[in-house]
Amino acid sequence: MELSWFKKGTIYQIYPRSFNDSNNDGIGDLRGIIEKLDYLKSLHVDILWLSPIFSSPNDDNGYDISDYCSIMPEFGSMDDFEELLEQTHQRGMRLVLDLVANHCSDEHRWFEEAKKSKDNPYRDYFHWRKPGNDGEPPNNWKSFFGGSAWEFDEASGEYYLHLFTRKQPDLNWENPKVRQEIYEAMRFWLDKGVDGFRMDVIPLISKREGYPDAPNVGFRKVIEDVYANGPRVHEYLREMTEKVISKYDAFSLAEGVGINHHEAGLYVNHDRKELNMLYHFDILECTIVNGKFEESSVFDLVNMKRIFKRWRDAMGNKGWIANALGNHDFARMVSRFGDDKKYWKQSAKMLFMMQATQNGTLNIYQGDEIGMTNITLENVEEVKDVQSLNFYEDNLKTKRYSKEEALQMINKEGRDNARTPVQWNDEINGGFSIKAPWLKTNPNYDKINVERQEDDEDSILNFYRKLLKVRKENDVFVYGDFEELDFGNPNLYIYKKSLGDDKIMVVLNFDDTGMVFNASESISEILLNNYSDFKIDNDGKIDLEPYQGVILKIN
Ligand code: TEU
Ligand code: CA
Repeated sequence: MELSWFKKGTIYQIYPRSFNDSNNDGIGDLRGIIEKLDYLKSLHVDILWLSPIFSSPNDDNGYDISDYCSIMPEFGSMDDFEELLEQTHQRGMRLVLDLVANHCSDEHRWFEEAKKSKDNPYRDYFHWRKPGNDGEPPNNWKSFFGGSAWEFDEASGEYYLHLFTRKQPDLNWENPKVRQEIYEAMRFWLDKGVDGFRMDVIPLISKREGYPDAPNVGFRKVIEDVYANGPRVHEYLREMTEKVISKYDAFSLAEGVGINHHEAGLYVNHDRKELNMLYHFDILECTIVNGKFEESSVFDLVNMKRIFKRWRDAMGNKGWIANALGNHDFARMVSRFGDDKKYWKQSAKMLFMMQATQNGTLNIYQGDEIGMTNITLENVEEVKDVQSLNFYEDNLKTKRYSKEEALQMINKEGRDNARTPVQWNDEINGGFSIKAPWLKTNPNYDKINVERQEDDEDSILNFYRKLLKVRKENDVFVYGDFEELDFGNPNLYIYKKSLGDDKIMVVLNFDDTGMVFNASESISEILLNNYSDFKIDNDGKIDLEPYQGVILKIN
């Protein structure tokens, strides 16, 4: 197994809008990130991934790009960016940008041109179709954010495709000019010295020929079978890697939407020369049945173990993945998988122990290192995310749920949960900004904040640091062979990992009561423990506290 920097490195995702506001206009910015680089370095993370920082009308907070080679003015200038890049490198960290290449903004020059006439040279940069019967959309495809994926253009009498909002028209990758434009933009940033890209919804770039109707099988399956993994996706990715990525010491992380463990190898197996790694949605969506809000299931630990296992088995030594328990698209990990009340501190640490000992690159999201939690938005005016707002508006029409119910669902799963400003201290707006931020700060910032945790030996923050340091010194965390114990246990997650002579055992209690486990291994050292005590008797019987986790060195 090849030990490259991006396999061992820890990725820290920054959502710039919510990270730190340097000029007090209520919006996070690049200088705000520069101010916090020493903090980031102190966490022992290696790779900073910035969610989009390019010019954008912000219909979807930067995931709708109107100019791939300029900086969003709210975030700062190109000089600010260059300083950020240089200062990141000076500290021995890498910087990765978010490449949103499946679609752009309807305010991008390409789309403005394309709309002008059917024979405009940019027309073919997008997907245009004649109306179906009775002027209906050309097929039954649904947008990820509700409603039809087609928008009618009065002027030309045709529809264009948008798998996300109507302000995010899908680019037509069949057109070689589109591919060249994207590669040019990538080179622009790579030439400046950026270290690679996280690739937004990259499995969607190749559309199925003839745009066939989707079968009635549930949205997740439709994504897999109809939107993602199209006939030419691998050809495009090999071309992109060959022509661009491989010319630099750069890496690629795919957002693996619609990629299941059977399909994954085609994208990330080393011999495919496509992408370095992907993060899949099986863990992130393990309590979400078919898209956000409506059909959720309760958290099931055995199911989670099964998911981790099937991906491990699928990858083997052939491919590579990254592991995330949360990002800017999901509710907060401690609120979803742990207990954000009584056992907040313990469960946040325990979840991180699990995440950091899975095979693959560790991918953490801003604020999780201090255990930031979901927010309760009091009324719909406080909701900012387009996905949640579309769901709410749609529900006003269908009246499937009352307004209160709809808001409750948004509060449970909505993306704003992850996008509230980072809580730096207990001053106004959590120290993020003096001005009211674009999305309100979680009122619990007086208790949950970086400053308070800096001074506390026992804090989640200092536990993250300790763990990341230990992980760096022990390759077995990253590359070890896995052996599960008591797989069917619904409360305990127990496994051993070994790499050469190094062996660890991980014991995690997902329950809010005490649990017992009998260990037959001989323990040589307690590497990490989220409680001060470790209770084991002479027969190897371990008494675990609620949400206790231990990582042991064994012989
Ligand atoms: O997300 C793609 C994606 O599949 C999301 O729509 C995801 O399913 C949803 O947020 C979960 O509820 C990427 C970006 O990460 C997301 O922020 C963008 O909105 C989207 O692409 C469009 O660019
Ligand atoms: Ca600002």
